[in-house]
Amino acid sequence: MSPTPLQQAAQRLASANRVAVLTGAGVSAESGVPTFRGPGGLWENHRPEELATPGAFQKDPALVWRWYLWRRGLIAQCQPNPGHLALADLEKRVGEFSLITQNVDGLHRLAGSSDPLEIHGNLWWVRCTSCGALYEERGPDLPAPPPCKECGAMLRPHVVWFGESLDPELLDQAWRAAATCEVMLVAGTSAVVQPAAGLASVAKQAGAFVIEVNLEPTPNSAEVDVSLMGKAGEILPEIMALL
Ligand code: BV8
Ligand code: ZN
Repeated sequence: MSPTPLQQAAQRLASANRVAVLTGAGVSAESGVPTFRGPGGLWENHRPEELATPGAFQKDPALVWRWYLWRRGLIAQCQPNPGHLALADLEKRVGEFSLITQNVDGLHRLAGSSDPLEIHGNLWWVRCTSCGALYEERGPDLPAPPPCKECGAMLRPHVVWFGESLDPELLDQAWRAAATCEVMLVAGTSAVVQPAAGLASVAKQAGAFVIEVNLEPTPNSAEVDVSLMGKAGEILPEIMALL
């Protein structure tokens, strides 16, 4: 009897020495973090694409900071879910492992992933718009916008906004991981944001076996080798149980 798609995915991961994982907001959904484009993704009638831009910040830094303070307050209550934990477990089982995440919530690190490539940044880190100071700031009661602790100028969240370039070093690491892996696992992303979504094609074109885990089909679904529809918090542990 031929293996089920889930068994195929597990077999490929079990025999791979080099694995790259790409995650999106869907992996954090079961922790209670709202996704960008799903239900509940809106905030005070604004769309994330309208707020997560340099223009929005330029125009109304206090509004953009209120959005981030709201998200920080919500995410501070969230715990990693079984999907995050399964990926931290997978890392221990693979020779060369890279976790590339679009998520800025920090939950992969909290789950035990040792070095997630946070290609869209991390909302627990802040950057000074004047002196360039960059530091972790978990303070719960920050003013909107908060002042730099070094020079007092306005801080911004250390995240990549739409229209901003990704950190070239991180993007190069992510690109190399996608181009050299034997298996790529893409989980919880609508695959509409570039250049992150394109990493699945980079892996496919380099000959990797690509597995997708998502609630719904995405622009990547036609190209991947196995598409597992369902919750990451359920499917990822099921794969790990078969390894
Ligand atoms: C850039 C940080 C160069 C901020 C974010 C082609 C090439 C280059 C750029 C572009 C291009 N085409 C268009 C662009 C511009 C733009 C872009 O991609 N726009 C899109 C909207 C068309 N890209 C950029 O601007 C990037 N910059 O390339 O620099 C440049 C410079 C100038 C001009 C042009 C190019 C920067 C993009 C980074 C933006 N920052 N976040 C913040 O978070 O506040 S992106 C944001 O979207 C988050 O990081 C998020 O992770 C990311 C992607 O969304 P997803 O993670 O996929 O989340 P989403 O809600 O969409 O989907 C969730 C999925 O999970 C769904 O499919 C759902 O079904 C599924 N799901 C839900 N629950 C579960 C689940 N699956 C499994 N289990 C569940 N339980
Ligand atoms: Zn400063």
